[in-house]
Amino acid sequence: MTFDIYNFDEIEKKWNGFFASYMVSNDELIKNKKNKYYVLSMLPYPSGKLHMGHVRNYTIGDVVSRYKKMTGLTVIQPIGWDSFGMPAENAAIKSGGHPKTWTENNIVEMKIQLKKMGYMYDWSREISTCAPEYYSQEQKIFLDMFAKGLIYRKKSYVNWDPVDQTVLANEQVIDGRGWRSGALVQKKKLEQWSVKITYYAEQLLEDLQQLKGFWPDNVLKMQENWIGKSCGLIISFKISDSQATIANDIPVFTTRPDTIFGASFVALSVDHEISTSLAQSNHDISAFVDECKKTITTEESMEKAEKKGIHTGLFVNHPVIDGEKIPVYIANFVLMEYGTGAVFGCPAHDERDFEFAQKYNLPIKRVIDSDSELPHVGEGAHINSSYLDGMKIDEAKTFIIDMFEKQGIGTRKIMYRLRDWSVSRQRYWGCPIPIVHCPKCGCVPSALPVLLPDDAVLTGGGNPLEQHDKWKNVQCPICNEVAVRDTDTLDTFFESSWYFLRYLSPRLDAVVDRDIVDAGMPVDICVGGVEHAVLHLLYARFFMLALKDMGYISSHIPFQKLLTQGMVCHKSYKNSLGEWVYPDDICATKDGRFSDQNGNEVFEHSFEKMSKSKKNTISPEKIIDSYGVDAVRLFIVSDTPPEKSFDWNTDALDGAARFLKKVWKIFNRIVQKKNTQGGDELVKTAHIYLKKIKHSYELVALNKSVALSRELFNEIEKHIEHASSESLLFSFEIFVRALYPVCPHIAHEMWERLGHHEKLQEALWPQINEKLYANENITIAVQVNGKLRKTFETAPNASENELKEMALSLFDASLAVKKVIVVRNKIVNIVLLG
Ligand code: ANZ
Ligand code: ZN
Repeated sequence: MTFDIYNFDEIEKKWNGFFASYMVSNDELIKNKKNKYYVLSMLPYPSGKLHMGHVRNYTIGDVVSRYKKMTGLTVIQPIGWDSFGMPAENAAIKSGGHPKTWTENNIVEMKIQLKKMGYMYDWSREISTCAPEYYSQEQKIFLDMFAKGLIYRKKSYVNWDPVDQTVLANEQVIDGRGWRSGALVQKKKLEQWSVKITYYAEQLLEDLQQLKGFWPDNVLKMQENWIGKSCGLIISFKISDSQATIANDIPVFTTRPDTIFGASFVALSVDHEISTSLAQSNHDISAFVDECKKTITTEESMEKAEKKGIHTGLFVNHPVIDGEKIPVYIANFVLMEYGTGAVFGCPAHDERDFEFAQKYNLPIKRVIDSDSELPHVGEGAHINSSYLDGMKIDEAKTFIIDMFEKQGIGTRKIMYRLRDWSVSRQRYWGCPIPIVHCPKCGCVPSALPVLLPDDAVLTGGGNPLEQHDKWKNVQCPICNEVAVRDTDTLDTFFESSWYFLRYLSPRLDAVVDRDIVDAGMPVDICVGGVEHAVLHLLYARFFMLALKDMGYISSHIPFQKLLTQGMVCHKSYKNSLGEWVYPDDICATKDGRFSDQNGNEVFEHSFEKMSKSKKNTISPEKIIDSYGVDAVRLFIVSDTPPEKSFDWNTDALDGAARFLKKVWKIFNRIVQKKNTQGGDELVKTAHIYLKKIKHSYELVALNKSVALSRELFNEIEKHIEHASSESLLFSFEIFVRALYPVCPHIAHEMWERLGHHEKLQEALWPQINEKLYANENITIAVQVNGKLRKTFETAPNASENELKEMALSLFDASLAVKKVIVVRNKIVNIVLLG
């Protein structure tokens, strides 16, 4: 290897094998359990190629791991493959072959790429969720949940492709049509397995408190909204006597019982039993119900649709205004799955009810006082509400709830938005559901493992396992009669809900090993995309609760800290037809404009998240080949905090590569230097930086760690002529270690050439010599009447008078000062007159 030219290719090749051999045994883990640090980067789907999002995600995880190891912790950083799922099956349907082969080949490819990136993964813990040793343990979990009632059968809607005669995953529905057939997708109700995540709704909500400050606020907020706890009242509205043949009363759920005096209608869901029963005898009602069911299929479409209803002919008695009758409508905005499937409307104080009342000429009665126009949804005192008049909303709520409960017409009720999780998928490439359906015994747990047959036929039509007679037809494990296996497979989110536990004992012939889980869990930091803010991170929390209750583990928080990394964005281009265009397909025209290959004019579009559909991706492989892994790693953590999105910038990438070249050059000059005088200042500076860099690594402010490391490097460069070789070497070694977590290859190489026998990966973060930066500025707090108001920086050991002057200069000269109390090196307290 030549000495003075930075040959990243040779250096990176040299160290990769070493990095890939990183391993921490379970004995070590248990021995060091008080000092362990578990870094979890969300496992990739083996699509075949790393994309830039992976590179960012895994680089952040690796930098954290390497830094934490330097602080003396026993770090485990595993990786694996989320290897069941649609793309493999779709590839097999499109071009033949087997999903397994496709997946395994992709894993081989991607493993090479990950190793090339220099990640310090513990490959002895590698898992692949499509391997029987993984999914058979998952089947065990399924059966335990089933036995506990945490998994049950329920009718749910699926996307049905009438041409291919198959159920489609949401991502196979494109603009309402099947991805292969192009047929309009229908909604169909099927018996599905459902996971009772709602059983833990309250606990899942409560645990968010513990995560405050450790998980990003927006993720906590999203989870809170998703769980959606509402405290309210169920009120029974009595149907007017003459009409009581259908039902006696209509219970409604409300979170605003205080607005009861403004109630002017009751609305039922189209799926409400009263609606169904009226539809049987009334043609208009049945036409309305059918129309709504056709157009409104999701909660989202319900929110967007124009509010519509139809009067049922029924009236209910107003619960608090004697003699008043309220009409009952069937309306398209009432969900059957929430509350009681019925609401009362108070148009003056709810936007939706207001729109509805205007349309159907229903009374709009203001019951909350305010200056604003109706509908008014905010605070105010009650009016037109008899005994509630003058009360604020909360007060009035409590009053009404107590009163209704006493009178027996209302019940306090807590409601959650959270729905149970439907996990059956009518697909082949997934974990078989280990249940046998017996005509006599019902749903019977299967003997385990239930292996996925290798020889299913994948055509894109129908459900492959259902068509596999040999596999499907079995004897009932209880009565030995003819029975059939469940032919569905599990949602792949099921696999990703517990993989972080399996890493701890990946080959064990049991779900988990409790002692090892106790030692390794919780994950100390989980790094992944914000797209998992709700579902995955909620399911993982659910699994922990369930596994604890089923006796597998002792504590239930999966991820102590969560880092949701920002997107990698890149400029995108569109042509005059509105189509996305690859930058490589753009050419300059003679008149100074740009066009695509077909001559359509091309315009710059915004920066967008890199994605194939927007044709704005950059392949990591290409840039790694031309810049080297360390430069790419450095660039990717450099300018932007890990949580923030960043715009791709080739200049910055060039800058990172140039910086490493310069590092190499200065390194060579330093090792060849001979002078022995000077450089005390530099040594001191290096110590100050050491402290700051450590601090930013601790905060995972990786962009700051990099910026500070570069500043330190500049200091070293500045001193190169006039400092002793000893102090240069000393400072440079500090720099090497600061750089190491981000650029492990070049750092290792320099460290070795500096004569160290111990590998840098095993070295500890340097001790800070407090004496050396004793002259660094300190921060003085300035209090006014005992309250902290300002701070300022100054050299240590300033005199009382100096501190007093400096503190007072921060305020207006007219400040009425009675006296000033100074505690040197700490506080200046200003006491005011009067
Ligand atoms: C009367 C009322 C008056 C309401 C008012 C609001 C404002 P959250 O907070 O999300 O729980 N609601 C109840 N069940 C419903 C269903 N199945 N489909 C659609 N809407 C339903 O929302 C609770 C509020 O949503 C309830 O409070 C109810 O309308 C409506 F000035 O009752 B309210
Ligand atoms: Zn049976």
